[in-house]
Amino acid sequence: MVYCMADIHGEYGRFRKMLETIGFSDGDRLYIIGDMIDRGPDSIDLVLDVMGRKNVVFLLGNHEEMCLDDLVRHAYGARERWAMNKGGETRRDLLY
Ligand SMILES: [Mn+2]
Repeated sequence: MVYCMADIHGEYGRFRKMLETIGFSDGDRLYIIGDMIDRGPDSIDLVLDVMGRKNVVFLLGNHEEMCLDDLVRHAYGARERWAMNKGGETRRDLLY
């Protein structure tokens, strides 16, 4: 089966519960079409989990773009823009 999710926003516990509910297995494939991070409590745990799965493909959403704008591209005003969009906790968890 092929599945699609979006806007999980750090809700790692609810993500795990959903995989359990649908009986997600190695024969399935999941596409996450953006916004894994920010707002919810466990963005980093979620990203690490997803990166370790061979049958999950994820695309960048605007929240991941804001993260990269700040931490990788060092774009002007990126930190403030990300913070305004509830990225502060993700930023702290990544850096400290
Ligand atoms: Mn979103």
